[in-house]
Amino acid sequence: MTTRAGFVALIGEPNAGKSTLTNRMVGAKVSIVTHKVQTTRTRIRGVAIEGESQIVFVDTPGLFRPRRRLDRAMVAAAWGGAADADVVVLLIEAHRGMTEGVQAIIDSLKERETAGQKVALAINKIDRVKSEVLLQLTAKLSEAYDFAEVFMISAEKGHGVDDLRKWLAKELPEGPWLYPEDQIADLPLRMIAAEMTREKLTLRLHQELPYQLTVETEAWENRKDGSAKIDQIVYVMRDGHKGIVLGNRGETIKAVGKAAREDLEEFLGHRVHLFLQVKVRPGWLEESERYDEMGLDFKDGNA
Ligand SMILES: Nc1nc2c(ncn2[C@@H]2O[C@H](COP(=O)(O)OP(=O)(O)OP(=O)(O)O)[C@@H](O)[C@H]2O)c(=O)[nH]1
Ligand SMILES: [Mg+2]
Repeated sequence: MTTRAGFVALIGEPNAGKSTLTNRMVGAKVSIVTHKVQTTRTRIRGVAIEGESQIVFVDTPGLFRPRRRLDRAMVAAAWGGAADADVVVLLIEAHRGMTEGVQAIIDSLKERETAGQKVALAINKIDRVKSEVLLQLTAKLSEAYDFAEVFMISAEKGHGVDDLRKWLAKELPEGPWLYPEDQIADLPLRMIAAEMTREKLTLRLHQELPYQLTVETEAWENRKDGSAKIDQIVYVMRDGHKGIVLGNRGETIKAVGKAAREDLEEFLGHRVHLFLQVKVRPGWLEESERYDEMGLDFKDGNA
């Protein structure tokens, strides 16, 4: 029996649906998803099995024109994920088509071309457009880049996802599996837990606030009764932000904690006691320790 294994990097503009696709492929929520751009901040590895192949999906932060140190580190992490992968899948949104951002990614792909690395195109969110649009879009994109294969998918509804997974499975190199067969993610649990809380904060908070906070798991205690006590800190940049995150009489942070705890319990399969604390830390975006916690390289954020 010949086994195959390797890495498939999912790249694309923010909001393209990379994390949604990762979760669908894995069959569990390993990467957080919101309707807002720039949700994913680091590379998240999720493992899927198709026949004799173990496919390690590398979900990456969206590619955009970075401004802040954090943005630069995110974009560097995304391109780093692409460079290390056996196969790259560029995800684009069917209803937005060939945007300037997609064009910029294609230009970079051409510059970075790695010998032997295949790049496939996945036109996502096909549930949002009519089929005529897809034909035109496929033609336009195929002209712009020589994709190894083009897939039309809906990561959310599941259309076309099986075909993509089957194709990827046979493109990976022969070799032993990289993870035990029951492992679905390669990411410390503390980080998954922090991400779940950041997802709920991002869903509830408006404008720039989600981009100006970070969440870290401070302590994790597995108790004898099978539950876990998890302490997390939400770092914000200003006093005013702290007030908003807490909400009127602590309502916001309470709701966030409850929603995050529910997701975590589902993921871990046991009870969780989650305690959130909000701290003001004006300079966190310039602290290397924060980047270590996020799984990002601080140096990558240099201009
Ligand atoms: N209609 C529709 N919506 C989708 C589909 N796939 C993803 N979405 C939605 O698109 C939004 C963004 O999805 P994500 O998976 O977070 O996108 P992402 O590419 O990981 O975004 P970043 O992490 O910000 O780069 C969410 O609201 C998803 O529910 C799809 O196939 N159809
Ligand atoms: Mg994402």
